[in-house]
Amino acid sequence: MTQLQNFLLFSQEVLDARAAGKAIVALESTIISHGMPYPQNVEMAREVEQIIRDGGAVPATIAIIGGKICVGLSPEQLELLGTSPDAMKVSRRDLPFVLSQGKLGATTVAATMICAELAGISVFVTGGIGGVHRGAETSFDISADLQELAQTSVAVVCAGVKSILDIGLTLEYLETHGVPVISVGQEGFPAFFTRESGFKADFRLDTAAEQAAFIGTKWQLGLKGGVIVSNPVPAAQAMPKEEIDAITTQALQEADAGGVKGKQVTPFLLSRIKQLTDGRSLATNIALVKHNAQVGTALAIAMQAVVA
Ligand code: PSU
Ligand code: MN
Repeated sequence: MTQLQNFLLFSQEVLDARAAGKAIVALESTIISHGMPYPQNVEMAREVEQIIRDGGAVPATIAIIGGKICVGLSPEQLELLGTSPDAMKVSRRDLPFVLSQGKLGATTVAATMICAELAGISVFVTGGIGGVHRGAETSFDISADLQELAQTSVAVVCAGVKSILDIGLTLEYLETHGVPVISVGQEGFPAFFTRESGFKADFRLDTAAEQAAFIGTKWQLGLKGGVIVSNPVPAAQAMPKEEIDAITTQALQEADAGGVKGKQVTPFLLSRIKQLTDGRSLATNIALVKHNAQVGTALAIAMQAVVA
């Protein structure tokens, strides 16, 4: 515990929220540094934080700055992450390097879950999680996000998994590791840019109270690990399926032909899809994160009644 405190640095807003017993919602920072271009990335980060405040909770965007795990960022720190080309994409493996070297690090879903759990935050809102990549049977490219969901007890509100990934294999992997996949407002598991992936979620729970009761029960049973709360993009902002499928196929071929590997794969595909849709995928991406922030805020507030 003492050692932990050496690494965690809470913002005043988050400290005040803890003291007042307010609900806190964690947010990741790779989505800012590697997931969207400037200035939309920083605008999105600020607006999502405000949605959480307006909903009655407190946002805690997480990043690694100056050898500390910062929980809650200032507007200047959000700007720094959104504008620094040297901000490292930090997953579980990278945390000790970035912290010990005092480098600037943007946390992925996996690393944000670790930091949120350390900070005592049980709900985390993002856009999409990583998963099993297409062709993983030869590349072994499976996001560390999935393994984190298997072991770290944080609920992750997202819009599902992108079709740049193998959605079916991702769901199989999650089942093997005991990670429940909840869907909100529909039976189907959403595919990020579109509302339907063709796969069903495990459990449909439409209200925050039901979601919180489910998550609380899992953890009270001693079943460690995350829960995915998948919330489809609002219909008005969803992308046409045929268009996104064709563009995804093209982006995947380009990644393959260009020899894009490892942690560069996801950022490459995201930015290429944005270019190929003339920025429309970015608008969809921003809309779905905001929608997730509403669901996550309600969930964080409902969790207060459930977990002592
Ligand atoms: N999917 C998105 N936007 C993102 C990411 C995924 O739609 O910004 C980021 C998240 O931070 C996620 C990470 O945790 O990419 C997964 O990267 P990888 O596939 O290299 O594990
Ligand atoms: Mn990968």
